[in-house]
Amino acid sequence: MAALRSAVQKSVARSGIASSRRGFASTAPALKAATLKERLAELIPKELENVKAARAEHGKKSFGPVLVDQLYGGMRGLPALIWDGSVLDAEEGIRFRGKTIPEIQEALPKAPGGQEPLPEGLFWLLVTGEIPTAEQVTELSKDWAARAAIPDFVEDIIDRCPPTLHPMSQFSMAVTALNHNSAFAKAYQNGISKKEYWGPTFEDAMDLIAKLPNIAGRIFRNVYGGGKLPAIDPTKDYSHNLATLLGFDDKPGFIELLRLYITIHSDHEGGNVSAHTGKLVGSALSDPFLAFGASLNGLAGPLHGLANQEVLIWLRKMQSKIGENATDEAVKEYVWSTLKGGQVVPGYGHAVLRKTDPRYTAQREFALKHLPDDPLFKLVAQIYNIVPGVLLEAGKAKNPWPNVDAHSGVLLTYYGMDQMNFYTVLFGVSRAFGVASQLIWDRALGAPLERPKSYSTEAIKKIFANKSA
Ligand code: CMX
Repeated sequence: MAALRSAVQKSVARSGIASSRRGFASTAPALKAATLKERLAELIPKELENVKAARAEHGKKSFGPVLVDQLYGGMRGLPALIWDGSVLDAEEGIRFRGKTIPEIQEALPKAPGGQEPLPEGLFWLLVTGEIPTAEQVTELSKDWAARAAIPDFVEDIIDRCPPTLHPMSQFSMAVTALNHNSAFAKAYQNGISKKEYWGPTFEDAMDLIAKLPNIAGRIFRNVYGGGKLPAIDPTKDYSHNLATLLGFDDKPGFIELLRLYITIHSDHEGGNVSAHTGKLVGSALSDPFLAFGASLNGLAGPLHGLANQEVLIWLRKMQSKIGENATDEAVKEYVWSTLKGGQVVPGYGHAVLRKTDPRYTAQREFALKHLPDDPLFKLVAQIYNIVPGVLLEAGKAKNPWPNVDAHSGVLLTYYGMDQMNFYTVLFGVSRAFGVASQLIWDRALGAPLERPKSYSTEAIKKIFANKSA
């Protein structure tokens, strides 16, 4: 299977898909389009032609054999989905519409005085394949601020949750309940034509992203305290408002961190659990709130987004067991004890990546700039020098290197957010950007209902009984 994966990756690399800077057939900059929706309306007919041409030219070509092991092995490496916002290369990491993380850090508009990219710009890029102007990004900030209020009954749902209910469960419930006001669900009931699906999907996608700070802020304050939720400020960007609602806007570094955090956590191609779940559920024409609510339930798993919480819990346990400023030898022994206890080392390994996750590197660079002497950051750096060797020696993990979740909690803790159970909610806010942008395109391009074929083990045995390969 590894050979197949590598063959497919090489052929993808040769074709330039992973590193393509093209994204769309046409990426001519939007000169006049003031709003994202206007620009999208211009792009959709061209992209429909682009997809038609790709299917006409390549539709009947084989994308490599499928091994029975892939059916049993979580479909690793199986080419099975179209996802336009980003492509993940096993060695290089993620590219958003063809651009690496350092490239988007350079190219996307920043807040006045800020150095990190504004996630509004990343969303524009994911949706259109184009780098927006500062004005376009400001318009998007204002649009999201105007859409940010959540219905009273959703506030009630959150307020009625016991503080012991995990924040991700509260988050998923609240997002699912937003379906009450879905423009798509309403339009569908009113008999909207297929060709028009993307319009109300776009409105729902924008509402979804816009309302997440109010949901996240309310959950945070209900569970951990912090008083009444302040109002959204329409003159501030999305991350600034999120920081305000969480009660951390007195720390400029935290606001900058959120801008970087949301940008790098937004999208990681289509096959990961949260992205694929959103696409799958959306393929039944469930509206973006239902689809993304389902994504969140997948993100809440410890092998996926919950790993950012697990990393901090693991680090704290390590510190209480072997003390702070422990020697490399003591840390190594602790890592081995984790493995021998039949547990995974959280924040390490990946289903696709085979090198250090560039999202980890971006966060490490942020730490070097803003918190170089922080003891917990130093521990994370120390672990980086130890865990890969242990995982390699243990001999099971295909990728011994750290992923995005190995670093994020340390940065949040530095700014005072040590409520580890909340960390995955921030991942969820970010992941909405990727899932929502793909949902818009899926409806614009008429993506069909997903329905892959499954087999029983009995059927596999019969089918392959007399076949040697
Ligand atoms: N610690 C211990 N064992 C690990 C490991 C780790 N960090 N990473 C992989 N392994 C083990 C697997 O559990 C598997 O063991 P079994 O054969 O006993 O089942 C074996 O190595 C082979 O796994 P793999 O093919 O290398 O990895 P998978 O594609 O199956 O899983 C992932 C990928 C991320 C779930 C896994 O590396 C892991 O559990 N990591 C720790 C949890 C984590 O950090 N998740 C976050 C990923 C990023 C994200 O989605 O947010």
